[in-house]
Amino acid sequence: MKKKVLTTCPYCGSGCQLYLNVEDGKIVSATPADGRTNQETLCLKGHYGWDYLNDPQILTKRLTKPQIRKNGKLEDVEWDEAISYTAQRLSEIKTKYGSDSIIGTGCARGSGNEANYVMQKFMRAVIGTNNVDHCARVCHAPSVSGLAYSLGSGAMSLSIPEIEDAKLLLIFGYNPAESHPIVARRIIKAKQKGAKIIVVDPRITESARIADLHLQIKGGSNLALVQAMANVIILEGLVDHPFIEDHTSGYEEYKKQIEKYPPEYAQSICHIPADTIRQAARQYAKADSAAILWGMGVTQFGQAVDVVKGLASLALLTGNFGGPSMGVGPVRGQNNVQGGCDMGALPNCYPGYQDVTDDIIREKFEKAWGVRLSKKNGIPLTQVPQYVLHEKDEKKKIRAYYIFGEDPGQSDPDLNDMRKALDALEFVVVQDIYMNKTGLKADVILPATAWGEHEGVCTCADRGFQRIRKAVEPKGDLKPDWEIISLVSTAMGYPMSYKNTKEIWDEMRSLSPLFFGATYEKIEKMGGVLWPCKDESMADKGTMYLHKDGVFAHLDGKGKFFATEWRAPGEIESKEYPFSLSTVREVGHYSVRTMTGNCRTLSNLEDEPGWIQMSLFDCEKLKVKEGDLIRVSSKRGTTITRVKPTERVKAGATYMTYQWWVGACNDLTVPYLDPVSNTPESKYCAIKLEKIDDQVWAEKYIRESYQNIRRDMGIDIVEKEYRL
Ligand SMILES: Nc1nc2c(c(=O)[nH]1)N[C@H]1C(S)=C(S)[C@@H](COP(=O)(O)OP(=O)(O)OC[C@H]3O[C@@H](n4cnc5c(=O)[nH]c(N)nc54)[C@H](O)[C@@H]3O)O[C@H]1N2
Ligand SMILES: Nc1nc2c(c(=O)[nH]1)N[C@H]1C(S)=C(S)[C@@H](COP(=O)(O)OP(=O)(O)OC[C@H]3O[C@@H](n4cnc5c(=O)[nH]c(N)nc54)[C@H](O)[C@@H]3O)O[C@H]1N2
Ligand code: SF4
Ligand SMILES: [Mo]
Repeated sequence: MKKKVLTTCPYCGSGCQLYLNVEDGKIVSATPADGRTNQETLCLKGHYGWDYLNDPQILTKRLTKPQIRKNGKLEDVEWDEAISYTAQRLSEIKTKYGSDSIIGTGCARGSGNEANYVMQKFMRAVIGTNNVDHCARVCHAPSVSGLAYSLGSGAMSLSIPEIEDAKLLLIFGYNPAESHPIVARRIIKAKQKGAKIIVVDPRITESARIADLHLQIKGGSNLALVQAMANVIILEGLVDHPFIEDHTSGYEEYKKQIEKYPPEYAQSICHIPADTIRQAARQYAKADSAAILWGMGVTQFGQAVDVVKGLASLALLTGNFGGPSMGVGPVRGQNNVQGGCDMGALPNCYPGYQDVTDDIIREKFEKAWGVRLSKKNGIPLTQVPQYVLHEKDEKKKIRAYYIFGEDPGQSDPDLNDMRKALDALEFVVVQDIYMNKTGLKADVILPATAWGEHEGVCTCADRGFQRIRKAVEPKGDLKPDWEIISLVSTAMGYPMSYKNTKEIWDEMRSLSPLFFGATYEKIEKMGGVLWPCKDESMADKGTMYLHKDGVFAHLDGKGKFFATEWRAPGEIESKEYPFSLSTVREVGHYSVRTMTGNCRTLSNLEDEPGWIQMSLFDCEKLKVKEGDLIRVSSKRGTTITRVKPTERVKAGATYMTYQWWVGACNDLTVPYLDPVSNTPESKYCAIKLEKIDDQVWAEKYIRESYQNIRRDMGIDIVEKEYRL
């Protein structure tokens, strides 16, 4: 039996459509479909990233049965026992310490929007708290809150296809060739159509190589550059005065602050010549339609929200809103992180960005869900270690963590502290498709079906709702995420009896005006719908670009200017830790790697312990060469990785990809947070590098570490040949 199943790729936010080709119940290949964003193309993860469904057990193992920790060991149990035990423990903790002693996450990956809707409803209506958050916190949360301030809406203003018709692209702290290869393709198309490209990145990325202007900025200096560009635009009279007058507020105050940032001053902070800053500012301001695309090089800093507001201000200053192929593009990372936010897996809003502190909105949800809801914003997940380990007030402590489709034991900063927090919690639930580092600390494991094994809707980076579909039967005693959460809810005395994802979607739509018009039928028929889509009739086809005619989502319809003082990163180079470390991405592997690390083609391309990118100058100074194992340490931890000498980085600055479990860079990173968004500064900390003289020992150490991890994950390493 052969079939072709149309679905959406489960990796990055590009939202590529593909066919899973199934023969006799097994996927044999993936082929590109003619999707809105991908136009019959896929990157290597789209082509080869489905193999994890075959459970080849390279890095870790598929979960196949619920488990409960008994006498210190995780043991297989039946679903009834796992659900009733989870419900009983959560109920006990809620009664003893109160609703706010429990926190839960949403999942930005394969589970889909419906499961996120059910999870936030469970946390709010059943647990009674707004303590629900997800990986957007460690990712684009500064874009969401910065743009909500500036424009009234936190999403990409333009859609992915529009990128290729922009006349100028300002690519800021974003490396699409590795993170969103199919978005990178649009950038190349824009270049071919004559667009100018300006890249701001401390590394010579692939985009930098095709750029008209590359500003190889000193890490951690973004705000100084953004404000110096504004300074030039204002001083040289390149501003769009009519737009400012009709569509913005706060210009006079902004102008005063910007006066303190002449390019000569920024030069000393950013290490970019003042004249190059002038050139970049002029090109940006003079372009007919300019779009700013940004990523983690903006958001993973202690001063991220200010930079987001600064970038939005540049676009306001030059009137780059109101039409297609312009505006702001925080290109959301995960396949469904836009969806996690849309569904309200955030501590301050219900689905559809509706404020939990607004009485009228809260009453609407109270009526629909038949419960009283908390009036107070919840805790962001990056504060879990703080609320578990360091909170003095016993009444405020977090006691239980329901972790749904995230791996904070690998992806959060300062893992030593995170591991201590996971150990100190009274109750940890892990609901995942794979065993992972967090799972090792769980009291209960709830195994879910994966992408490819269930139905749903995801939202890609440009607000596009698209279907994910079931192609194969799950192997193991698994349930879809939404069903698992519904069962726990029912066992806690709040029955949830959804029959399918459509029923959940329809409930969600009925409560979310922004999404009300995006029915399953419409998504199916059109292939995808970009929100806002408010009307159910086929006449409302959704929205390609936001802020049409310069009308912003604030009550007064105006965009708000913002400028402030630049701050240096929280931890900078010192005598003992003389190098900076930034953590970035690997093209063939994805986030914590439970999925790509278990795809044979992808792990053949690259495997543990990963690399540290260093300048040729630093390699020479430390007398290390390509492939050598090297010790990397920060104030918080130490790890071993391989040396990758490269001309693409400057002396003194180093870069590790964050996908690796042996060479785990989050053992080193700093938990310093942006004060507004609570996003960690994953892009900057201070390290030292030590050459390892005994390379034979080091190779053996890496092999054994990998083997130990695989053993911990439950792989029978006697049977499974060791791969390095
Ligand atoms: N292959 C692959 N693709 C992925 C992922 C993956 O793990 N693997 N993850 C997905 C996720 S979750 C996300 S959020 C996206 C992220 O996608 P990107 O935002 O592209 O991710 P990064 O590589 O972390 O960082 C982007 C760039 O920021 C630069 N940078 C570092 N410091 C600074 C600075 O001070 N200023 C400036 N201007 N730039 C700086 C880095 O050199 C890097 O090139 O990718 C998604 N796509
Ligand atoms: N140092 C450093 N750290 C970083 C970053 C960085 O740049 N540098 N980037 C940060 C960013 S931007 C992000 S978004 C995070 C990502 O970090 P995470 O969200 O922790 O990582 P993921 O690999 O996306 O997936 C998390 C888990 O979801 C599981 N999963 C996948 N599909 C499903 C499903 O359908 N159901 C269930 N229940 N589980 C599923 C996977 O097996 C995995 O265990 O990492 C952050 N950490
Ligand atoms: S660009 Fe992203 S969505 Fe497209 S195939 Fe690659 S990983 Fe999948
Ligand atoms: Mo992300």
